[in-house]
Amino acid sequence: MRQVTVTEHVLLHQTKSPSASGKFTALLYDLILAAKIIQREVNKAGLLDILGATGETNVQGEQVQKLDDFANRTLIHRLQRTGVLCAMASEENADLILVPEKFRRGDYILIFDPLDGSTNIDVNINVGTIFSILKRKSSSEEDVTMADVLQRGAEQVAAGYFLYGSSTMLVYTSGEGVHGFTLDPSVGEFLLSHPDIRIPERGKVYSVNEAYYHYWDTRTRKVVDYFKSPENERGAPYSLRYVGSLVADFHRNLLNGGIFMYPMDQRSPSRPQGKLRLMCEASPLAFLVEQAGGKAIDGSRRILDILPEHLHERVPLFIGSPRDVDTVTRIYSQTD
Ligand code: AHM
Ligand code: MG
Repeated sequence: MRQVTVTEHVLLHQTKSPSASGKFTALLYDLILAAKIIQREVNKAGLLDILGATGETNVQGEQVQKLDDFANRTLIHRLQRTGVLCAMASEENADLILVPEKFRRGDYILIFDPLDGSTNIDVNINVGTIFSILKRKSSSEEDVTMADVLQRGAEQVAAGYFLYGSSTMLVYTSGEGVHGFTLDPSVGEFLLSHPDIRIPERGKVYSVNEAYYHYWDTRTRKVVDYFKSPENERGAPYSLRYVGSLVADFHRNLLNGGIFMYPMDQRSPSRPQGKLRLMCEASPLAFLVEQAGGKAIDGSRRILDILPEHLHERVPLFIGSPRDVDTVTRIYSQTD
């Protein structure tokens, strides 16, 4: 059987897109290298002194896990040397990370969540790295500014994730469909395993942390009641699946159909917009899901249309099969 590597696949797609350049391939190469290093540590996490927390708190007010910190440092170290980035932004860093002057700088900006699903690290459950690639708008003669970074998700050049699961996968889009690659550890290459992924029109699964039911508003409760009802349009209750790693929950629903929800809740006045971050979690997954025929909204707005006001902005997220997301839109628009 002929096996297509990720580099081969990207090069093939680039010949179709005249605006594409070898820079994107270089960036992807270094991202893949960083992800291979991260997956190596994730795979032997139980054997090393790398489980548990570092004792520090990140910009989100959350405990930094050692593997989270390792993944973050690996990505920054590798990607600042790639020659095509001018800046990076990480879920773990409060400010923009400018590529130091000693390295060659380019026009691209990388935004990432280094290890999504941190609470699952210590218990050997799937985690992942989510990334989003933007192109700066200002001239490369000037220093990159926050205005260059705060772009709508619709302007992403590419986005994807690495899933460190029973096998390690890369799923990405550069606006020409969604393609999945599985790491063959014997040759160290990601090989095309899921070409042109399409999400089913409607799923059988809803994914939400239902323990927050009493913190939700009426609209969200109605949405979840709908998916549980035997009298919904499907004619049967959906199954509930919730790993607690967004990448893993998203990946399952992308392949099998379904909807993932992280609505706003009234737990904490400091985060009325739910938990997930617009730029490093919601937007890249929204780009992927739309490219696969799905939808992503915050309850009323398309995620990709939201202009971020700051780097670590949070947003409610409803993402998945188009008919399931349409149900949320309908219930939200009819309910006060
Ligand atoms: P993280 O990026 O710090 O790991 O936080 C995001 C994670 C998501 O992967 C997951 O969907 C969510 O937090 C789970 O949160 P909760 O425990 O509130 O359901
Ligand atoms: Mg995350």
